[in-house]
Amino acid sequence: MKLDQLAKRVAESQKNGREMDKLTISIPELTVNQAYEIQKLSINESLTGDNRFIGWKMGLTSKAKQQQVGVEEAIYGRLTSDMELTKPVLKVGELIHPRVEPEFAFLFKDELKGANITAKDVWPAVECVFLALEVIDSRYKNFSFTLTDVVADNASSAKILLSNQAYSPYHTDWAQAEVTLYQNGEMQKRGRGEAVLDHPIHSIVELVKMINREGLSIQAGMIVLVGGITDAVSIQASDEIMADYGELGKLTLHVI
Ligand code: 0L1
Ligand code: MG
Repeated sequence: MKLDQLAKRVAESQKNGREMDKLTISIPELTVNQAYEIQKLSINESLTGDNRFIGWKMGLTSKAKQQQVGVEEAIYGRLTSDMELTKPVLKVGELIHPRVEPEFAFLFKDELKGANITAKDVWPAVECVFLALEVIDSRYKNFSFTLTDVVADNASSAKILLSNQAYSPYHTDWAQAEVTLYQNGEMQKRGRGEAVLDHPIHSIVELVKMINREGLSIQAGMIVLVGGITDAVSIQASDEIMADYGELGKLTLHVI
């Protein structure tokens, strides 16, 4: 099995917004470690022109999502600058079957690494926190996959929108912060930060431990999407998605 060829297949599908069969259909023996290697190679394929590696995302951080996929651990993916929306507008034609979920994104001013870090090591390394909408888009048919497949497909990463306003990490209790997600004015989902591994800070700790196995770290200047606060909702052209974070503000995405 040639991991670089599989990575090329995944990278093509991500670039062209074309759906593909699950890798595990033809290679059922594919391991999660091999899937992370495919993830790394396929993202490296995409780093052409101005596209840069800008950080990490955590996925499957809520019990509900883990049960949906039948796993007991979170996964991580890689974020690149092409994924960041510079305006609150999403062109849905470039994607296959997109969904959106509200999150928080942490921006780091210091490197974080190691197998033994705890929450007390994370806070001083955080520069600020953004409100975020993550657009996920599995490249697999019917948004259906195994853990191994979704890891290889970069944890379904597609696009991210960050709030204009940044907050001090000490501004609020991020576990208690509430978000309500509206689609075309209709309330769809509501949740609190504690849906993310009981506290978003735990998501960062888990990420650092997981990437440490690959000898990697969160570097100064990187952002981390901590995980969905609610389930994701399917979106289509002409939708208006609004995430209301109460006193923290609102984040709106126009889908065209
Ligand atoms: O961001 C996420 O939690 C997505 C992880 C992958 C599973 C999915 O696509 O729903
Ligand atoms: Mg997410």
